[in-house]
Amino acid sequence: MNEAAREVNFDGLAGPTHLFAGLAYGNKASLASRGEISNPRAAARQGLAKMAGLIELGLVQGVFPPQERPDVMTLRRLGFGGTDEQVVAAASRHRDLFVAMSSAAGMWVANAATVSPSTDTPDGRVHLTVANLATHLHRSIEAPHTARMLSATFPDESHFAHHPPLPAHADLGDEGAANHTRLASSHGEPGTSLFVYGRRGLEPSRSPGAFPGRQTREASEAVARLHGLDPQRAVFAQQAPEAIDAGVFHNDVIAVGNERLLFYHQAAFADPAWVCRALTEACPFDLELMEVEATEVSLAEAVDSYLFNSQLVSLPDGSSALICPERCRRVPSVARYLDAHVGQGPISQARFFDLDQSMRNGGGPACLRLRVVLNPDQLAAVNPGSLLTPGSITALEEWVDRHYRDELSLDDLADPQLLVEGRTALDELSGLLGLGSIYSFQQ
Ligand code: SUG
Repeated sequence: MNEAAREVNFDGLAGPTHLFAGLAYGNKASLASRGEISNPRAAARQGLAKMAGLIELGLVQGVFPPQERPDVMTLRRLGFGGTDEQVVAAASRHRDLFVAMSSAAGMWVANAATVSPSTDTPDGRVHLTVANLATHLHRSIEAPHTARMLSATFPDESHFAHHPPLPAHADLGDEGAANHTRLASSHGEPGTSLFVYGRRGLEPSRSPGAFPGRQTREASEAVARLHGLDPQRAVFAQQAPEAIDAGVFHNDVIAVGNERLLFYHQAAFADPAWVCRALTEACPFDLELMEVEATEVSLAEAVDSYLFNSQLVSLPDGSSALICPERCRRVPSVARYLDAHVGQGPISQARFFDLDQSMRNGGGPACLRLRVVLNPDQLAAVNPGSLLTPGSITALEEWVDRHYRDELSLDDLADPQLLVEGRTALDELSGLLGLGSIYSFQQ
């Protein structure tokens, strides 16, 4: 029992080359935005405004720095040589490959890793497994930076156990916390893990027809083993293939949980009745299952609004809040649902944030953050600069305004000045956050 443990949300910050590249097959928003002009400054500012909003609600808020893009190190592994500027110039002539190596996707850190708090692990440490993101090329290149970033943020190995990514093959596709929901009577109590997979890697299973099931059961099981989770308190559930085909590329697009509550759509799971039974058995506390029926909000409206990609958080007074994307107010059925239910049941209030730049790539509030439950000793062991205050958010806003462009097209990526601008910005940021030399260009 550890009453004082708290959940800390670490948000990924959009990078100076935030862009709309249409890279994520199966993610409808990403495909629809391909080639549009992006606004990196607005992307970072919108993310920071959400972080500030959560601090105002009394939560502890952390931040992860962006990945460097274009990814010069990976381009070198692909045979481009010379100076960094020459690498970029030569690679930019291979447009599709270059765009993939320039992806903005590292900001969605719900896909950075799976995390288990120390109440759930046998050695009393927080365990983190870096996601291999093996299904999509543009995301598979994130893992090396993610590993360095997590080690710099959680440096003390007596508190934090870092696991490298699983072998990078689609049959072991692992998309991190986006497919893992931890339920517990309170954050500081031992939890039950709900791992949701899109398909089995090695055995035939009912699979989506149109779009890839990114997370495999084998990957989820491996993460549970690595973290030493109690098998009685781990449930492995298949996502409904129809949901994946409707654009639910991660389970966090259709379900979100917090402490005793699981909030999910009727169409989320392949066998919803089994999931409810298995979870009820695996949760030795009063689990609350809040199912939204398709007659209230259709599957298409759930995907369009990103209702379930809201963050569900516990406030210091013990009540809970849903941190929603603005779009929830514009989809009539969702706005009606929220009006009818928020304040009437387990969700006490809803807050809305404009995250348009992230949403246009298929990333809502929940995609942007990695949840880490920490007891006071572990919190004290976090790199201090990674934990935000209103003052450090202002400093980050000023940093964004100094360094980020407000327009970026795919053609701009080849601009050699962009590489210099990005590196100057990220070098300054790693200093601001006190993270040391985490970028390859700083080595
Ligand atoms: O993997 N989008 C990301 C969005 C990730 C959202 N994360 C969670 N649901 N947890 C993805 O599909 C689009 C990039 C582009 O098209 O430029 C992208 O990769």
